[in-house]
Amino acid sequence: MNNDGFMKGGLAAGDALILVDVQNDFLPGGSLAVPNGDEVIPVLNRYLALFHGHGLPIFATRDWHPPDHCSFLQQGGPWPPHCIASTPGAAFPASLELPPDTHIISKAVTPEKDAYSGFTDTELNALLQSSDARRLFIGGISAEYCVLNTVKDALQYHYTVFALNDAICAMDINSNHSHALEEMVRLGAILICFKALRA
Ligand code: VGL
Ligand code: ZN
Repeated sequence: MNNDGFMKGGLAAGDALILVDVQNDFLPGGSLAVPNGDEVIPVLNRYLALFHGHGLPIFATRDWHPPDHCSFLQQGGPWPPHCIASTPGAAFPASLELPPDTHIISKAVTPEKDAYSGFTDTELNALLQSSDARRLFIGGISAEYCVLNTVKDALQYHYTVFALNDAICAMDINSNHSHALEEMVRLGAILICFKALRA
């Protein structure tokens, strides 16, 4: 999809950037590695610099699971252990240039409940509201799970949602991330690329 010229007005007050689960365990070498997950990092760094340069709020969600989390295989869940709170796998990669005032949103922090969306049982919506955010620019990992569900909730909360077409990575390499992105668009999200934001 070509979004050239879509955002002629550029960024404005009320815009916010949300990075979803850009954490070591979801990157190559991690315990739940997403193929090519690392490719979103340089692109996200450009978005981070742009939003930070405009003084716009930035949020970074993170999976922050206890060691006995219900989503882990040994508890009967679907996933290998990943993003255990305070371990290197749960950390943001050193190459991700998060400004110091980034709002960190930890999710799925109790053993009994999983949360794919950054809005589930977190302060994300309240913080967005206190920043007067209306348009959310959402990227990260993974397209099918945490990005999709964060986008869904954002739309349900009536934010305008831009999904970062060049900075979202899918678990299923065969889907070429199109399936989850198509679903986001069907739900009302708008796909955007970095170059369109700068146009
Ligand atoms: C995620 C699977 C399990 C994600 C988190 O961030 O998309 N996927 N936990
Ligand atoms: Zn998880």
